Amino acid sequence: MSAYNPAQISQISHQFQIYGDLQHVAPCKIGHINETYFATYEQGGTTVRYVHQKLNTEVFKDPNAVMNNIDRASRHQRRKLEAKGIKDVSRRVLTVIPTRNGKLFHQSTDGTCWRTFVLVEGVKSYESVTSLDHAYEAGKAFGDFQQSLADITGPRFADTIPHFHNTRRRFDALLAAIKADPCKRVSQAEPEIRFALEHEKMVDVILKEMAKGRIPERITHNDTKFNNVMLDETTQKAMCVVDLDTVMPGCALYDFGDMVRTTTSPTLEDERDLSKVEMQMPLFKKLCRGYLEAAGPMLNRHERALVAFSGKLMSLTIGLRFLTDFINGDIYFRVHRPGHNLDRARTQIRLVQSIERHEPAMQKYADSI
Ligand code: GN1
Ligand code: MG
Repeated sequence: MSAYNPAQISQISHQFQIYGDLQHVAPCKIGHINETYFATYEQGGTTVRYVHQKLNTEVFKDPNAVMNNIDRASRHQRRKLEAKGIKDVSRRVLTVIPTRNGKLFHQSTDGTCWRTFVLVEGVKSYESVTSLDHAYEAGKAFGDFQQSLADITGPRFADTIPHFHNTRRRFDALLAAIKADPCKRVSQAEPEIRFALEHEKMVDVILKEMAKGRIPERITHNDTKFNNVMLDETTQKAMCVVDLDTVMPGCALYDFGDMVRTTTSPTLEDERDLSKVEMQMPLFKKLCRGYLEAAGPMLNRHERALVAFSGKLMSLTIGLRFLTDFINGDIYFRVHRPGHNLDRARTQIRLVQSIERHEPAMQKYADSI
């Protein structure tokens, strides 16, 4: 994360439709890509809080497309919640605060792009699940999210990162990194590279189903990590999902698979004690139930048949990305220690191995719902 600059945040805050006085700013350490700040304002005698975020434009090259997708998706959800008479809508959906000249983001003179959201109060996110209910809530939250966008009309959403979950391309990017070996790190990752190469046959399975038209494109979240679910501090029920930068056309199974990756082992993404990393059936069952209760009715039989496989595929896909970034010299994911991306890749590989052992039981359970 680049150095936190309070004067810069103060200057940025004046660009948005916020009419309070900035009191305090705290950097948020969650997330590998963007920079996030929680800002407290005194506004009309009340304390209010907002999220200011610097968008990583190396990763999101078209901030307009990102913000239009986010705004469109969240407005659609807001309209539906309002129609249902829900009273706390701004805790259940993201609210974009426009700039003072009505734009969805502010481009600074130094070229950086900033956006602002209402900070949802009384919610908490977790880096790993701590209860069975957490897994259920995650499945339900992202299932509801997908379901709520299924009836959106109008033009196709923009691809904010083209080919984002295309595992074939991720695999080929790894091969290119191995070949170039720009930081002479390949020799440190031989077992992980061998594992990836041995699993090549997995990478085209969903792509082929989509190419044949058996699995449809849907509007999906594409970053369904457990820490993107905001849970009410008191009830521990999911209130909303955040991090909508990659909301775009995708595959429902990629979302579910990434939930399996991040909620079925109660460990951190970079856990170094691999003996702790294990896909746990009770967590999977809760996750699967939560997800299928919400999104199950819209899925077709081809999607449903690959529910367990998707967990294995997404763990592999993200593992390939961490491994590639390690070899390339940590240029994409923010790292906090040497070898961090390699540690992350190892936990993903461990999860793939664990899911391989449980896959028939996982699918059998999904088929029973
Ligand atoms: C990145 O920054 P964060 O944590 O929201 C990444 C996801 C990965 C995730 C792995 C745009 O998300 O795809 O699954 O790290 N986001 C992007 O933790 O690449
Ligand atoms: Mg993200």
